[in-house]
Amino acid sequence: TETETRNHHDGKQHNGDVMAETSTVEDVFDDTYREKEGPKPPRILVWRNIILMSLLHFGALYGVTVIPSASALTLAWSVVYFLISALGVTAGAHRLWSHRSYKASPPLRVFLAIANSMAFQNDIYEWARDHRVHHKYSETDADPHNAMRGFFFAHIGWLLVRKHPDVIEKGKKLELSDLKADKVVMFQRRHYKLSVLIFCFLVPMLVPWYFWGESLHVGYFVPGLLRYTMVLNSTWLVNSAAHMWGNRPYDQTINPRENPLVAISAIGEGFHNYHHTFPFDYATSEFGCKLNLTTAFINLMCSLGLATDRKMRQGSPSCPALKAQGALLIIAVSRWCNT
Ligand code: ST9
Ligand code: ZN
Ligand code: ZN
Repeated sequence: TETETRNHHDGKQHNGDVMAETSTVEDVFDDTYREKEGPKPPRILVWRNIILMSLLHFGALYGVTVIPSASALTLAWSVVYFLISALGVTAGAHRLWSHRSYKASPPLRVFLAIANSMAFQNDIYEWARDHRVHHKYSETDADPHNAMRGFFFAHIGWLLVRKHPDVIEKGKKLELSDLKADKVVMFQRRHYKLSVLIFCFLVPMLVPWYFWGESLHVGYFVPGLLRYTMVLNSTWLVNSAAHMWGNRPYDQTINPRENPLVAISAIGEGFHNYHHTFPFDYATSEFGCKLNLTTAFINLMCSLGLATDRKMRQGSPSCPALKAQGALLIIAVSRWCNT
């Protein structure tokens, strides 16, 4: 089969990493697709989403005004919670489940699924399905957040209207058996609402209240709503800003661009011209760990034996210092636990 031929070209390295040339999942641009002729289908607003998203953003703005009354521990907790939820999207839904750019052991997959529920961006299955159609039909009617429809649509507008029928039509034809076979993905999907209630809203609010006496009010608005809204907007900037502003060193003919500012806020996901050209690369970047906390995290997981088979292009920079850094981190943590 095609996959076998592709794997044949991939050279497996002694350390379990894979020098890849192509993808093994359906995330490769399909240039045979043509948008349907004639008038576009009407735009149907989904008022429930418009109202909820407005409330969320007002809540987050109010959360900004609450920051001065939050304790230092609560602020640190908010940052940590931001980073873990972000990893649930970048290392989890994106690099592992949408692109299969490395392999993760069951404990790591459980951690990433929980982190993914903290980020409340639809369940992993739905996220990965939408993301594969995004790569395969990028900047067309079949792209869920088609950036040709402007910044607002690519950023948030696509979540406020019914999908273009071609997104659903093409999405239904995608090969998703790897996701259906993943018990962690299917478990998260079955219990998605409850997991979001717990991990996106209750845990961030209750931990500061229970452990260091923070008020529930601050817990709800700062690590809760404000942190959630910041993860959402950092993610959406990849679809909007990184499809509009930046250089295109790898493929001039596509819209996605290299945007270092987005890379910072999206913990490594802003090198989007590279990523759409080489979607199988686990670093989603040509620069290894630079501005890329997610790559550093996956490398750390590899050095702990929890991840393997990172796919990368021949000659892409590795992070040789990382094994040493991982070991130092473990020593530091164990010392700290002993004091
Ligand atoms: C959110 C997602 O925010 C963000 C994703 C961003 C992606 C970013 C990618 C960038 C790269 C990675 C960078 C990461 C950086 C992270 C940085 C972190 C710091 N194929 O959906 P429905 C079927 S979510 C096949 O209702 P409507 C579907 O199964 C935020 N089938 O469509 C169903 O069939 P059936 C929170 C598909 O009615 C039927 O179609 N969540 C596909 O048009 C209807 O599905 C929200 O706000 C497909 N692709 O409604 C909720 N799609 O009935 C958002 C659909 O048989 N969602 N189907 O089961 C909704 O409310 C709705 O989906 C809608 C569209 C209103 C938007
Ligand atoms: Zn991608
Ligand atoms: Zn994109």
